[in-house]
Amino acid sequence: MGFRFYAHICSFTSSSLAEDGLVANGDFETRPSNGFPSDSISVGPTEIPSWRTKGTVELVSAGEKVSGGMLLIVPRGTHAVRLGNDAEISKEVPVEKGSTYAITFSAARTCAQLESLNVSVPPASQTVDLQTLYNVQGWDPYSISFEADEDKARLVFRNPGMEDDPECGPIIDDIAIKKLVTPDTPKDNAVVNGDFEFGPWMFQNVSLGVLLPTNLDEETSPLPGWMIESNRAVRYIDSNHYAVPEGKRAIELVSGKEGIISQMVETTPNKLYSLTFSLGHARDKCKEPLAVMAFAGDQAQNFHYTPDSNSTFQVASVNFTAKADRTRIAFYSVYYNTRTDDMSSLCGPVVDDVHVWFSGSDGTEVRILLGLGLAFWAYLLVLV
Ligand SMILES: [Ca+2]
Repeated sequence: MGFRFYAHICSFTSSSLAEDGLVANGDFETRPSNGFPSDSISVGPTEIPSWRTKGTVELVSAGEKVSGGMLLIVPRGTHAVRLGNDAEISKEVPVEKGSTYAITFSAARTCAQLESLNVSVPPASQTVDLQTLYNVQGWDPYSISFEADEDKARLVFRNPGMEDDPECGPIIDDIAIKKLVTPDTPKDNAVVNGDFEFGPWMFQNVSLGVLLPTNLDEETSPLPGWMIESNRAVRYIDSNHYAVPEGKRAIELVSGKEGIISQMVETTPNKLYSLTFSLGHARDKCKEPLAVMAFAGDQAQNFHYTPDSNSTFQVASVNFTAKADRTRIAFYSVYYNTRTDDMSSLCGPVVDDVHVWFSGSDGTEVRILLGLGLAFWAYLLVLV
């Protein structure tokens, strides 16, 4: 009896927190009480169930066209929202104070203008640039993260733009949340989350991966342990839709030299280390050659992926001597690659399974050997 009561309390507590996955009406498919605007029976302002709106926020439907004749893109399902100039949608989500969360959302731009989307969980705020079209479908899932200061967070999506054409403005859809866990660093690897298995929410049936835009804060990253220290995004991919070297997740470097992932790993000065990683092809029709530039401390080396019918990846390594108690490791794609089928969707080499550990001998041993060698020659000289 007591146990059942306890279990009941537990389930009550957990259900009051945001669960991983779609937030309430995060896909905008819940029917407003006065119907969807496309039903043409609705009157009055658009109501969006479970969301608060400010400014011109429209519920749009798949197949709808704007006055210029351009077809509106609805990322998934039948409905999405479009944010007009300075318009926003927001909602409160129950969270755990002190924990880090990743927000995944899909966004599409409507006009070929500079469009961006500001996503904030006050006081944290990030503007995601929608200028670059990463794939030919015209929309992409993105992820940003925040640390919860309180036990509830207000999620705000705002169009910071002031376009002349009121029909321009980003379309958003599929908003999900996930509480992030930073994995422990394994004993034989100084890299945190080196296998990329810990990251933002991904929808099982979405084949576009999740774009991770610039993030310079290693403490609050949608990809625990890693920073995206470039203007352009990298793509977080899953084994359901891509070839992944190890486990279920990996990173595809889709932005050439403008998409850099990095991590500061703990090292012991003067010790000799080896950085090893898997370099692969995502099997997404990406046009070769594929190559990465790998950085470890003061070493930089580029590696070309060699196509192999038996495997989608190969292992590469860089040796380096640590100069400090933290060493930067980083990767970017040497080329700007696109898919062979549409010639415009961005793609690139896959990186996974990143390890940094002591290599066979270290600087101290080398110096001892050198010292012994000198002593030997000195001894010979004395003898002569
Ligand atoms: Ca992996």
